[in-house]
Amino acid sequence: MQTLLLVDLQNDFFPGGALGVKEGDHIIPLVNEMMQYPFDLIVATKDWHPASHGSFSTTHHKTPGEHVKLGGIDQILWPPHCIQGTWGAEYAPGWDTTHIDHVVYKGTDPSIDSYSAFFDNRHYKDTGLDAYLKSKGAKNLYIAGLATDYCVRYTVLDAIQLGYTPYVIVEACKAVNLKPTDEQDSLEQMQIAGAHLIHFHDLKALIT
Ligand code: VGL
Ligand code: ZN
Repeated sequence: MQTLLLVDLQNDFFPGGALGVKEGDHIIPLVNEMMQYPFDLIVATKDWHPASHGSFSTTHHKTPGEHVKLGGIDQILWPPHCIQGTWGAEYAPGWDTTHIDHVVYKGTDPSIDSYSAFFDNRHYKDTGLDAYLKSKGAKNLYIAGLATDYCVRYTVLDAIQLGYTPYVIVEACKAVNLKPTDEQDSLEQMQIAGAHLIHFHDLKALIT
């Protein structure tokens, strides 16, 4: 049972988007190729915020990068991004989404952010992804997408806690890198927690 989990491949996270990740577009050909591999299940996430989400700098009349307390925990403020129903929240052009089995929406509660595809940042509410994956018998999760240091990282860490075995396809993830070391630190943290870091060119052999 092999599951591909694709994180936040949305216009706003690509170059030119509201929260554009450098070289984010480079991963699209890799993702299109891996979607041709014989995965049993393909799940995609969408960051899906209401217009005045608490993670947006504009909601607090502040500048992106400043911090506030949101739901009692630290929140870094982002430019408004992935607003429900807007172009920025749409899947990136050039990505063949026809084989996606299930979409997970996260960050919908204006009072708390949700980097992980499983839980909000306080771990109060879950998105339903765990129940969905367990109902399908998923165990190995092959993970790619944006951004390595936020949504990929926290999705992977929660996946380990929930008993999955995550494989992070390193070339198919790109980081925001507010600090230049964030990508490397995130990959190390995921690996120490129990994730497997794999290379794109080794993926096909693992799942065929
Ligand atoms: C993300 C920051 C804010 C992500 C989402 O997808 O990594 N990062 N919202
Ligand atoms: Zn977001």
